[in-house]
Amino acid sequence: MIAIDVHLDADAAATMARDVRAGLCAYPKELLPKYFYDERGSQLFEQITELPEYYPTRAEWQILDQRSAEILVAAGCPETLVELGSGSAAKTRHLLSAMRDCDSLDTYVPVDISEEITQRTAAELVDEYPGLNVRGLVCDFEQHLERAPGGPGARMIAFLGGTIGNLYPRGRHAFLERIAALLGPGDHLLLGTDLIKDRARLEAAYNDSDGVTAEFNKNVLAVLNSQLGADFDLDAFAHVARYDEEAERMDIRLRSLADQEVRLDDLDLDVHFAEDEEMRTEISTKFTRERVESAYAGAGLELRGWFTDPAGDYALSLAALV
Ligand code: SAH
Ligand code: AVI
Repeated sequence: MIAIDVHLDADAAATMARDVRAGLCAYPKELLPKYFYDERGSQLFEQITELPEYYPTRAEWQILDQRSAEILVAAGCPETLVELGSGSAAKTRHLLSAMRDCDSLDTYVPVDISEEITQRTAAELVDEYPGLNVRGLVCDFEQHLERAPGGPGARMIAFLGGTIGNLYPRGRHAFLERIAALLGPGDHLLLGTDLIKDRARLEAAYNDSDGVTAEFNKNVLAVLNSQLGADFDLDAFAHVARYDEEAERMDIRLRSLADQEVRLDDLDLDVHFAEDEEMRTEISTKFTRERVESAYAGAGLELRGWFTDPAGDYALSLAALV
């Protein structure tokens, strides 16, 4: 059975218009990373996950491949898996299979802002897991997290891929608190976090030699062109990704290659970019175990399990209410 609710309504369009106006009128300019993910953006992210330089997906895959059964047992073999930012759910199959193997699998709840990929993934999963109920939600999880449908039995809320690293500290804290509020006794959070490592590897992961990350980054301009009647020239911007050692995060930007004006018809807005002006499009925070534990403590959660790949590049952690 598949039931997918879509909460991307007139409200979402108004929110986008407001966010983009605020971001383009701020100094320095900034766009929110959730706007990367139209259908093309989701496809480009899938390509990123296959790049030799982009290790996080492979590292998380390795952990889930080897330790999903152990993770599931530690989480009390939940019947319902809720996944935030589920995308193609490629790695999630390991968790679903482990739930099936411990005979607890009942319901999968994908929550994602990208409708196409959520519908496609749901259709694939009901084929792959006969009897699985998929009750999805297409929404901005920072706005509508509480609308995520429930399911029977104990729940595990998975937030994989390191997507929590794309939130600023204040948003991250608030989001973890809201996740904690959804957890009952016996429920667990499974969180993926990329770990701090040397600058060269971090910067290579976001500056791949095929230019896929650059295309992904510039896709946000294409989204504004199609959804807000803008006239961004994608060739007039360059992809920039640097590691900010102090903030312990990748800082991803677009640099204007010329002094230029951009028009956004739907916002009745003209925006000036100076040559070499940079606009942030995403941060990607890197963690240590201590930083994850302290984030949990601040949200009333405690660490119940810590799983890394053999190279120690990436961690999955299991948490529950204190
Ligand atoms: N979990 C997958 C995909 C990670 S990419 C993996 O580990 O490979 C980030 C995913 O989060 C995308 O599918 C994107 O559409 C979704 N996403 C990003 N911001 C979001 C938001 N604010 N609300 C809901 N989904 C969001
Ligand atoms: C989805 N998110 C965790 C990715 C990351 O690594 O921060 C998005 C990404 N941006 C550029 N490459 C990948």
